[in-house]
Amino acid sequence: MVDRSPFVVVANRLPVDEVTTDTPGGRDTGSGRRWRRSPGGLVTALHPVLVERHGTWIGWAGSPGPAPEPFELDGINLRPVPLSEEDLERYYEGQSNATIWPLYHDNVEPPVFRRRWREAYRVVNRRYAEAAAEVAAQGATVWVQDYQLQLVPSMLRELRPDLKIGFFLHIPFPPIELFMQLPQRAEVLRGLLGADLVGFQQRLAAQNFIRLARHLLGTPYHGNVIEYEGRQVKADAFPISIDVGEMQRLADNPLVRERAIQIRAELGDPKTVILGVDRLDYTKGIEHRLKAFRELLGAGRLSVPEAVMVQVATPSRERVEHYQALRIKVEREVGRINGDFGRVGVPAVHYLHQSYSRSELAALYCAADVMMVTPLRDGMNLVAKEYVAARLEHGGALVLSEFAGAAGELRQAFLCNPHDLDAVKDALMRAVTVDEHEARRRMSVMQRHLRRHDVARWASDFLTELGAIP
Ligand code: ADQ
Repeated sequence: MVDRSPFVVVANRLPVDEVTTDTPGGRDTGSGRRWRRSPGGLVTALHPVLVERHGTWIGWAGSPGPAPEPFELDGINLRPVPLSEEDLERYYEGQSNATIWPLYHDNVEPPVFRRRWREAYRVVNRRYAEAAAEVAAQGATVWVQDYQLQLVPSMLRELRPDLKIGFFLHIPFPPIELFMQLPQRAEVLRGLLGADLVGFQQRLAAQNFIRLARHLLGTPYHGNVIEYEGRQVKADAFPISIDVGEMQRLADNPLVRERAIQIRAELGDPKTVILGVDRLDYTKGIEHRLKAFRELLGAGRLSVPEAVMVQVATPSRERVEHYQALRIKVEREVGRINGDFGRVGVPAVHYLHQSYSRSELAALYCAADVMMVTPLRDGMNLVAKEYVAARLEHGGALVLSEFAGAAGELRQAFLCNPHDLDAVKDALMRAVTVDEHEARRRMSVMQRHLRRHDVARWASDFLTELGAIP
């Protein structure tokens, strides 16, 4: 049994991966199973806070079926929550990723609504809330993460009114007209209003939330504070960031630099390497980006082998139908471009449907002259920030969608509307042809911003604001 903690993080997933017998490393936690901390900005930012405050992280351990016993790893208490195959299908793939995810991303794919998914979402959210109620010490701070767990704040408040509850949404929060389509709308809204502080990536999202509460429940508000059931709920923006130091150290590592040179050589030492790195998700605008590249090649504004594109598309949510359809469309487009513009041994697009280590990603960032981040809608987009952090020499150009949260901060990127193909093409051409002095100037302004706003600051800003709430 884990001791009661004064600080608890609740997220869909625990920040650990089970290490199988054929993978080296990991630590045996006493049960015969071995675990290793998974890479990721959230755990990096929260690790020191969790260790200092004797904290507990609640989440799913990654395999369906009964949950492993609570264990400790690198100074963090981990409390696994069980998810069955059916929970995964209904709560995770269904309600979270086929209903809420597309709806909150401007309906770029039509959301699917199923009653049994909603019920599973409710049941699983209650399970997480009960786990949090069990491990939180009297008056503890509990920080709930993301769209899979929007009902947890109110459920937890009911069980434990003594707690201070924060919630952070990593994805966009839609405008009223879209949110109103959600069959569970009032329940989700009330779920979030169970928190003392609701954090969003952008100010606009916080405003959408405040207006929605007024529209749906008639809650009065002043500034960014909502009056709800005799309590005050604050809604504010906390743009998430990355571990800037980690990315800069990687980019400065001689092995990574060597690898970047090798990657360029393997690509045939082209004049311009254009890179895309995304989860294979329909919100990321991968198809639009490929089409823009194809039209530029077709019009002779770019040509192979002077320019090549590398598109890394990390496998993601492969059992959800939208994602299977997207994979087919992207692979068809890559095939078409290579068929029309490639030569033997010189493809126009190098398409990689694989996961990479942090150092290989850093090497790719170092190797790329132009980074294309063109989501149709994105809460923040960490890839854009990672690219900027990796460009130690201050060169390189970032093409960035206005619909990524990151566009609110990285103003020196080549911004574009990803729905407007001509605008994407123009932004890409401006990035390809920018002179070196101008590219360095833009990159160094963005780097300075990131150095002052890394993920540790994001976590401390949120927790300080939550702590200041009486
Ligand atoms: P995501 O939609 O997953 O995150 P993003 O912010 O770009 O999107 O983060 C992706 C992360 O995965 C990056 O750190 C990137 O380096 C890594 N990654 C991508 N491809 C990889 C590969 N092939 N191998 C290994 N790692 C890879 C959600 C929201 C975002 C928000 C984040 C954080 O959708 O808008 O920025 O949460 O809040």
